[in-house]
Amino acid sequence: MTVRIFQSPTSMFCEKVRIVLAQKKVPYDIVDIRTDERKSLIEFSKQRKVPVMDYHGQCIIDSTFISAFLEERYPENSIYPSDPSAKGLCLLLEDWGDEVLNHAVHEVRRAAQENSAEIKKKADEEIDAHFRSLDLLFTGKQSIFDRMTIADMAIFTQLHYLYHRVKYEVPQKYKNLHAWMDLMRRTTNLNSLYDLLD
Ligand SMILES: N[C@@H](CCC(=O)N[C@@H](CS)C(=O)NCC(=O)O)C(=O)O
Repeated sequence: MTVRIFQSPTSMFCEKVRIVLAQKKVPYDIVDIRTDERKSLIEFSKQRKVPVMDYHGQCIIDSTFISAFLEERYPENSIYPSDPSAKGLCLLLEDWGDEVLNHAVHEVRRAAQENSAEIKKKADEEIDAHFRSLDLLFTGKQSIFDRMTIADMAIFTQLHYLYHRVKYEVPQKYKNLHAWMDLMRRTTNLNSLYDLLD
């Protein structure tokens, strides 16, 4: 029995899990939820959200839990820093990417669909504050910790979604953030993976 990932190619959380799987070189099959309108997903996991991993019959829901599970089974090419305190911070940043940055990204997407200058301005201000913090964070850095971790992956997949799905570019003035995004794209070879799955 193989590992299966129930997923949607456009979901940032699924993208995050695909990066972890690639980093750990775990072979897997994809179950694309679009093909049966989530029927097999709901049957297997008893809920609607992706990603879900079928690990030899074991059901794991949520990109954070899937990533932690994979780390335990495949400790090589670790997705966390080795120092315990840095690992704590890394987990907090993973959650920040998944929750706080994700919220700002959705607001930008929603604003792009509405015809209101006020909603757009609010969304722009919210995301811009995060760009500013991230640009500072990546000053002189190629990754948040001493190597690419799940914190980089969680933050990157949100911004990658913003770029691809909402056609929203990080402003050029955030040079450190741009340099890090470029490096992440090259490291994950994401464009080709994305094209393959889309
Ligand atoms: N915290 C979850 C978030 C998962 C999530 O929100 N998935 C979205 C796709 S991006 C979904 O399946 N939404 C469908 C729904 O809510 O019915 C994770 O990290 O996996």
